Amino acid sequence: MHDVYKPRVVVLTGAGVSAESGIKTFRDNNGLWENHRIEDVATPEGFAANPDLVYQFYNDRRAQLQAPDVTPNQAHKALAELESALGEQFLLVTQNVDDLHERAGSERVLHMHGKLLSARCCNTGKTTQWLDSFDAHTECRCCFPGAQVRPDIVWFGEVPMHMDEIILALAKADVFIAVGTSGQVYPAANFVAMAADSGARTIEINLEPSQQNSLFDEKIVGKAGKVLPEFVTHFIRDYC
Ligand code: BV8
Repeated sequence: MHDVYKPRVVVLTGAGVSAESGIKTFRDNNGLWENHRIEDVATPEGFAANPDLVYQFYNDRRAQLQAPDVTPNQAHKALAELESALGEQFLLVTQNVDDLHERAGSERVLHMHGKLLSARCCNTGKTTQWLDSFDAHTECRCCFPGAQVRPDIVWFGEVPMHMDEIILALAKADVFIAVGTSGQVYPAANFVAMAADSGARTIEINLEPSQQNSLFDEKIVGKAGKVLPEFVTHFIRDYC
């Protein structure tokens, strides 16, 4: 078998990829933000003003994520299959803070907005896996005496994680695929323009046109759990 040149693929996922697993998106009519104003639960100012509310907001979501009926859906599994076909040519950047990509088998995953199932020491910045609830009185496991811990989440106004690695991958990408994101939150919303500037072919897979829809070369409308498996099967057949 001659050595097939496999394309470099960067995938960006948003809340829509976890919707069919029962995780609320941010902007559907009963989304998380509906119950709380962004500034109250997803900003450093909100955390400073009312830490108990913010700890509880993330404790509730952390518990929901570990409920037995919340499992990876066909979209998560299709992306894990695409990774196994492309190997090191593949990178998955997610805005989501759930662990459903990993539970579906994805390994090359960057959580640019943090992770729900870990806590961050307010003193050292070290993060550790944390499956239970925690609050203002919980002590970190890296300092003595223990310091306060906070959700390992990038709030609005904070710098997203892994940006250097993401920018480098976008500059080298042959294909950029956005799945289940409204394209309303920056800098993730800029990734399609950055990928296009480096000559990548850009594809949007979404339930409805996103705010960045006009920037994509190709648009596939539908539920990710339904359209992504078919897309991945054809992509692997044609390019791997
Ligand atoms: C930063 C953690 C500087 C929290 C999150 C004015 C103009 C422009 C920008 C700004 C501005 N004022 C402030 C900013 C910057 C700000 C921003 O973008 N604000 C927005 C509101 C305008 N951004 C920041 O502050 C970021 N930091 O900019 O720092 C910097 C920049 C670059 C380099 C260095 C420094 C930090 C933002 C991170 C905020 N934290 N998450 C938490 O999760 O609790 S963002 C939050 O929104 C989630 O991570 C979520 O993923 C993300 C984006 O939402 P989506 O994932 O797109 O979800 P959404 O519900 O919106 O859409 C779902 C889509 O799926 C829909 O289109 C729907 O149709 C579709 N869908 C639904 N079901 C399905 C489906 N598709 C397919 N199948 C389905 N079944």
